[in-house]
Amino acid sequence: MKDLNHLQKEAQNAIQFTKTQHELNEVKALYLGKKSALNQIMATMKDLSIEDRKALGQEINQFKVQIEEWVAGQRDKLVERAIQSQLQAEAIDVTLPGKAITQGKLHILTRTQQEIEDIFVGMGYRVVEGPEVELDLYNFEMLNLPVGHPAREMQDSFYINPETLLRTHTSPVQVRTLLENKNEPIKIICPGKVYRRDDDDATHSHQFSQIEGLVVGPHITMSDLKGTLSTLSKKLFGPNREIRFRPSFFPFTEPSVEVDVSCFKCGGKGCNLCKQTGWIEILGAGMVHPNVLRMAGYDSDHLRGFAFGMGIERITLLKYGIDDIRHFYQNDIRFLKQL
Ligand code: 2U9
Repeated sequence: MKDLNHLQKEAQNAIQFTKTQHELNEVKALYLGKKSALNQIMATMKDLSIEDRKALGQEINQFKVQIEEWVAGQRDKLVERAIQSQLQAEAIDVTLPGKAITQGKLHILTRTQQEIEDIFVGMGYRVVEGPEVELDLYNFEMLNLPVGHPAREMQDSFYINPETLLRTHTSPVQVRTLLENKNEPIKIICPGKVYRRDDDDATHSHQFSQIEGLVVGPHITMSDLKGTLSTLSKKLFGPNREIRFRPSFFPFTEPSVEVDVSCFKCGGKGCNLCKQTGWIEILGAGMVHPNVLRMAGYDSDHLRGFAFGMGIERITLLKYGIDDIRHFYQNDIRFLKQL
């Protein structure tokens, strides 16, 4: 039978080489459990004298205390080792660069539209929207463009059937508003998408966006129109901008004008942007044709109106120095990021 000293050394060795809690429990059972050599030694006690039994009893107790102590010490070490290896495995490198959070923003055309809307709302206008699929009646007929009128061809459209088409301008929204407000004063702007059967190139698109405006009342004159568009161009292109009217023709306005703004790049001296003229065309406008007022049920003898229309793409191209309208629709992130 092994003596306790020998057993103790053997146990110390076995305990310190355990690698897991499970192994440690097994070693502990081997030296202190029911089938242990210690138990065999304890079984011999009954044959010993009282003194020898007492002495052996003390030795056995010391042995047990010692083994328990080493097992506890080793358990602490194993727990600590497990924690350290888990920490190492799950270590986070706080010096790694973070992932950038990308934030979207409104499309540049939407921003231009909202900027123009804000300017007009500041002058007391209401923003009115309407359908993109329109009646020929509202899109052409009631705007003084009867069937066969040559100006219809300039706005060739996508017809759904002979009476219905994709609107070629937002003017039918104004017609609808006139019809709803017979003889009442009106002050509205109508933004939205419009469609024309056209070839796409750097300055044309079969679908683009417009903002049109309409003011009707008893004493509306061309100078109201000029003051309004002057305010618009100063707010959009800078406080020193001047505007000028050039005679033009639209079937729905009489007289009609094209409106230029003094070049915001060279201040009017002449440069590549204004093609050395000092002026840049930004929109069309005029006094509402009496036929249009009459057809919508307005008393054209006592009421006057002005109207204007502009392309949101054109204004945005000019304002930001963009060279091709197609950039707006291609969703190329390198373009979008610059604005
Ligand atoms: C009603 C009466 C009159 C709207 C007008 C223009 C002049 C005009 C073009 C500018 C560039 C369209 O985007 S564009 O191609 N528009 O020049 N538009 S007056 O006149 C109206 C509208 C509705 C009832």
